[in-house]
Amino acid sequence: MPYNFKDVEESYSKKFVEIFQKHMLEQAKEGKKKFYCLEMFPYPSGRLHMGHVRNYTIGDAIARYKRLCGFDVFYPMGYDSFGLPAENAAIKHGIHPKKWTEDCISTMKQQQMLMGYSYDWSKELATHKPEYYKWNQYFFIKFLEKGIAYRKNAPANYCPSCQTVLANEQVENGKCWRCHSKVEIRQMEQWFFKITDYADRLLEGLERIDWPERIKEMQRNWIGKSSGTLVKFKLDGMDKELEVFTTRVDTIFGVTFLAMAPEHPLALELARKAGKEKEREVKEFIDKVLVEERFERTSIEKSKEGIFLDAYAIHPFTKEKIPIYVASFVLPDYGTGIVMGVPAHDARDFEFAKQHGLSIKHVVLPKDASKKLDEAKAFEEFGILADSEEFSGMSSEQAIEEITKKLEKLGLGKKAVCYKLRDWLISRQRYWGTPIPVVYCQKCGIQPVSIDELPVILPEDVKFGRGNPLATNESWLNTTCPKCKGPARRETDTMDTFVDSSWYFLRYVDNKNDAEPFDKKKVSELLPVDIYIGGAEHATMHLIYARFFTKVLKDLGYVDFDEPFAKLVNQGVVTLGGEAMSKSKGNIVDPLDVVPKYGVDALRAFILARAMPEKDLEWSDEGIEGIKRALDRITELLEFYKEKKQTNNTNNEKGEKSEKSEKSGERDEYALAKMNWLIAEYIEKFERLNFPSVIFSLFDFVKAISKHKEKLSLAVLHSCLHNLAILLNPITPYLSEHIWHEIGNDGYCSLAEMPKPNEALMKQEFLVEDNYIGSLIADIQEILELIKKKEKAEKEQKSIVVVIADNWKHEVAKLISNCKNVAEAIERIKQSQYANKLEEISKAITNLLNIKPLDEDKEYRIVSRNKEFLEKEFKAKVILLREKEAVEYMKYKEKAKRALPLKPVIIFD
Ligand code: ANZ
Ligand code: ZN
Repeated sequence: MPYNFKDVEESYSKKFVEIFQKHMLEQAKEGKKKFYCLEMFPYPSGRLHMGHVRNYTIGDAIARYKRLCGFDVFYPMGYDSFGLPAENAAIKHGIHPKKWTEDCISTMKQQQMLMGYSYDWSKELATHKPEYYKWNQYFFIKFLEKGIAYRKNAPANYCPSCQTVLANEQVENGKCWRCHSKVEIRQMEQWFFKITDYADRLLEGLERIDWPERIKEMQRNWIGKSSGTLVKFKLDGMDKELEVFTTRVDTIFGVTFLAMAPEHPLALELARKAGKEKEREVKEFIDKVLVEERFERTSIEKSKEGIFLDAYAIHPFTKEKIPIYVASFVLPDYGTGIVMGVPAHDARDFEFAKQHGLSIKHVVLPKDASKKLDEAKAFEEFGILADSEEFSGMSSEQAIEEITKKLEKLGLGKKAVCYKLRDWLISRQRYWGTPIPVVYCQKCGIQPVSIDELPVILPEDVKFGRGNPLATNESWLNTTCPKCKGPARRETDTMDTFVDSSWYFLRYVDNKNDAEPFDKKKVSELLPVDIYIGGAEHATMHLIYARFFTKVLKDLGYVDFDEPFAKLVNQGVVTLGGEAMSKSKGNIVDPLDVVPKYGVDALRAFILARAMPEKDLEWSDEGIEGIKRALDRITELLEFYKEKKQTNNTNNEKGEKSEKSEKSGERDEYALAKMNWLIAEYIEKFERLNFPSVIFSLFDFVKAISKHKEKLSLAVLHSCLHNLAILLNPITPYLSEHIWHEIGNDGYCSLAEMPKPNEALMKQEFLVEDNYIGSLIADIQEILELIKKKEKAEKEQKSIVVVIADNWKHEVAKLISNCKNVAEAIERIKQSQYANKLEEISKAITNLLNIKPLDEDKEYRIVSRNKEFLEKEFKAKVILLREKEAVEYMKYKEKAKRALPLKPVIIFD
């Protein structure tokens, strides 16, 4: 009877929910080592897609494995349930975001339960619930007290289509990350978190965590630490200085202009001085540049745009007059917002100089003097200084040091470090998020809501459409000032949802606490998270914000560690036809279509077997069918065992004192050796998360055991199935529980203990045997192919004759086994008792050198043990002969002599 996965999956999925919840409670008492397994919680879109399934299947496999290995595993799940799509659904379909979100959560949760994930659902959380976001507000107020949260007027990326402000990270090449419409710049009062204060600690912490190097590098680039020099240029005719930030102060004698960001306050001031016309021109330019995006502004093509301000600065060394420009390529919020232009050594400056007719002064020459300078472009490398007063002749490296020193002495410069990282803009002019807990009082200004008034509940009665719905609920909007009790208005901005996901892994630990965000002691017992699994798309934003948040919480005394995720695994994407699955491409395989057809277990095993976690995974129907067949082979083995047991029982009942059932099987030792190798291999590979290899080993074991199942004793069959059930549990939990139950175990396999490999049973000879038979099968297949090709017509093979080499050949192989080369081997043979055999085997010496010799009898026994199996495999009779027997037959004689140790002659007869 075929295994009915549907019934099994249905019955156990409900039990799983129960047992893992209960298990967690019991575990806590036992003082086991804790393990925190975490997956990036999903945005509840309403349907699990393949990416989710891959993410959680990897996580669940690890959680189950660690549990079997005796860890007290903490494995929670929750929902990142604030965010735009819910609000868009409200606008489009008139469903309230709360209802939409909660419906989505409940369907997704059902699907996660069906997938057999072993979450402790009692730890569930959803960030849109007041009992969660209350603590976002609490932390906001704490951050405000410490100056980590602050408000400032800032140009913001504004998406006209989503009608919201976006963080820089949410702008991709000038477009909105969600809807891809062009982003505009607007000035407004906004809330920020001072992440820039943590730039160095965010860099340093990367050295202490086990994350993919690729992700660390992306974070380093994001933080963008740059060491250089600040140089002051006096303004000609004014008592003012302009400061520039440069990484190439060695090029200072090549400066032919200064350029200032249009947003720089001095830009308009200087323009005004130059007259009405200039002021108008510059104003226009500023308005134009403001709506352009960083990426665009700094690109080489755009770099030429700028306006001369009719003003000059004085070179700190040469005292020359240097013209000052406003230029779009200069960003207002990097360095000082002013750059020194060195056209000869910077490509952007070069383009700018050509456009504006500025001179180009070469002051750094190639180190290799024979190299000619290409006058048509900037020479950007380090080199040797020229025309640079006393610094001429120095290398760039040395000149940077020396020039900086001199500037310091003159009081005109100093070493400096700059970061690309900007403060985290957390304000969103959106409804479906955490209300920022401050009020505006006419008397007292900005006032935080008092802690015991929290949470500021998001009002449900609002109008959706355009702008910020929060501004449409007057009764919510009007409140009293916590300080003077006079009338005040609430802040209508809500928080970026990345705030929600910056600490949810802490809340899981203590998700019902209503007195504080979490208990510090409980959290320090479990964190840092031992393994965090999620997509690489979160390399910067979420993973930097969560690290930042944790560092702040440490500084404020809420936690005693500062890196939240000790190890990170980024699973690759799931592709179809080589492209990531996406709705727009229409290449989606829906897990909900796959499950009814192949079962949860097949889907899980396919996902794990198909690719290493961090690699992309190509979907394949044949692939999952192959996995399904391999799982069927396991249930066949189980059915075989059950029948055999049944027969034994009946025999026993009949009173036949069944010696047979007691007797150990002919192949028991082999099976036990295989089983213990499997366990050892499995553990070793699982630790490295090499799931494809783990699953290959499992299936390989099942094949090997099935081959000889008739010759195994009941006890050994039972033991194999028992361990198989445990080893399968992280991968195919339903089949695992089914086997566990069917072979007569109580309780749940999911809570069993990982077997330990028994070295004493891992006999080497069986490993030799497996390799031997494997290559014998391959050889036979190869010859069959050849025959087929030659004879064209299919010819029935009656028998396969296998001839085992004479023992003296084994002896020779042993004799020369440690020779370095053929010449040495020949020499050794010449001096031995086998000198007279040299001619006979001279052609085979290379072969002999490459094997681990056995002896004739052992080799004979290996084949004889596998005779039946080979006959089944090839549907032909197998005749096993020793070389000396075979040469007695005229028709085999010539061929038989060619038999070599471990390389028997194969004759089709
Ligand atoms: C003169 C110079 C000469 C520069 C040269 C480079 C090459 P990183 O490495 O990314 O930190 N820069 C400084 N502030 C800027 C701003 N606000 N907007 C645009 N560009 C700015 O880059 C540092 C270099 O970027 C600085 O060094 C400056 O140009 C430019 F042969 O100064 B350099
Ligand atoms: Zn007030």
